[in-house]
Amino acid sequence: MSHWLLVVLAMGTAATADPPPTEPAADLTPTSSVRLIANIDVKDFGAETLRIGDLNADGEPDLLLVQCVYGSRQITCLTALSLRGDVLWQSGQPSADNGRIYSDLPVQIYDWDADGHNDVLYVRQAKYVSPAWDGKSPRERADEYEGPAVMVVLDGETGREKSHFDLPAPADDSFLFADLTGQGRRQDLVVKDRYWNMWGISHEGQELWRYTGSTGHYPAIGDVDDDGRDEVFVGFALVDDEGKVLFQKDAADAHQDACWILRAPDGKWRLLFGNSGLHCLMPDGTELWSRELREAQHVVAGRFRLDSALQLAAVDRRPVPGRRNASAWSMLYLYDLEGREIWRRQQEPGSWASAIVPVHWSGSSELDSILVYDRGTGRPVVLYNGQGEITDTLAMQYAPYRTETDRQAHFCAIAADVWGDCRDEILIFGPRGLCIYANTRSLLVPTLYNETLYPGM
Ligand SMILES: [Ca+2]
Ligand SMILES: [Ca+2]
Ligand SMILES: [Ca+2]
Ligand SMILES: [Ca+2]
Repeated sequence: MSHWLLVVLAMGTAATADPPPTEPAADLTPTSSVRLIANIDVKDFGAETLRIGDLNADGEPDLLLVQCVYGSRQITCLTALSLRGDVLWQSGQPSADNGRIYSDLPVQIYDWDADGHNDVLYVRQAKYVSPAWDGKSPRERADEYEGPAVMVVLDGETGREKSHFDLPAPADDSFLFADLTGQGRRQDLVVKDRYWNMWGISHEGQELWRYTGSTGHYPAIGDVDDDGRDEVFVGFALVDDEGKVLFQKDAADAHQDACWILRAPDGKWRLLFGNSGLHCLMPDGTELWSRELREAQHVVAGRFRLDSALQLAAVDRRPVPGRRNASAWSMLYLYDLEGREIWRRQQEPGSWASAIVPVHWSGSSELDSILVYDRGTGRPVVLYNGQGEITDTLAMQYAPYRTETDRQAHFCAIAADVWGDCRDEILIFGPRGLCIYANTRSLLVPTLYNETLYPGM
């Protein structure tokens, strides 16, 4: 059973009436400015990988939890849930041991066949023939594969397989939808292995191109030359829709940990990436500026302040050399678009692996917030405003039966407007729990000051 505690905002699209709560709603609100709106018992299907999209076409976003074998990244179970935690379908075998992951996973929700209903796409790995694997440590590539990797397309409503097609065998790390063929819709694919190869794949499943070089973690795409087709940015290189390398820098043994493409209000594209430092490039590869950080693991853009059009938040995971332990901390930075530091905030001991996400916490036309998670074992997620102040603290929640060990499990967080009120909710999720918080502050809507009452007669 799900633990549906409170709904604070009317859901205009709800198609079915929910049963009334069987127990009094507990007040788990950590502060008056946020409200816990869902605390879902993930039983044995919890995971650090979550995708969001309307799977059953009732207009309300749904959740997809993805489990895998930790070392091999093989996807073992997909669980589709409503926002209340009702299981819509499950594909594969759930296991409480398969909720952890150190990487991204190749799974997305998208209307692949453009029939108006979302599908679920995931990659089934090729067989890794050699070298031998110990069954535990991260297995990132093979010397020899047997057969191809396979993109599987599932019906979003039922989880039943609709179609599948082959991919290059190593392409099982993650994938993006991109418009590589000028169809006006991002219905082609960019697929990649962990760090070494990337392929452009047409909607029909044909290999359009292959790029070999330092791909880093997750590319960013954008039509930076305005020809109606997406370019793919991997930090050290920019690749166009036909696989042509527009620029490439010597990565040595490095790779990007974070990529971001933006077009600022001045009309200029900026390509940002973090490896050891933080770099801002133009589409021709010219470096506009860089900042020396030891490990710029995340960079995100947003409008966090009023005094400039956009700012950049970044995390340095190793401001103190060499340390990655319970006493190591990270540093959160805010920069302007020219790379000038606006502020920095040292995080707490144990927070070295901190990650950040931009959040439309106050509404799409208001200032953004910076969500920080991975702040150390058991520590809550926090939201920073553009002044560098913590405005909200959101603790992970669990079903009552969860043990103290369960409550020490790692979790992640993302932001999405799952209630459609133009403000993002915060979803916190891991192998042992999944909860959703909403902002309870008044939505800043200008007053309708010349109202009148005229019923008519
Ligand atoms: Ca739905
Ligand atoms: Ca579809
Ligand atoms: Ca283009
Ligand atoms: Ca919302």
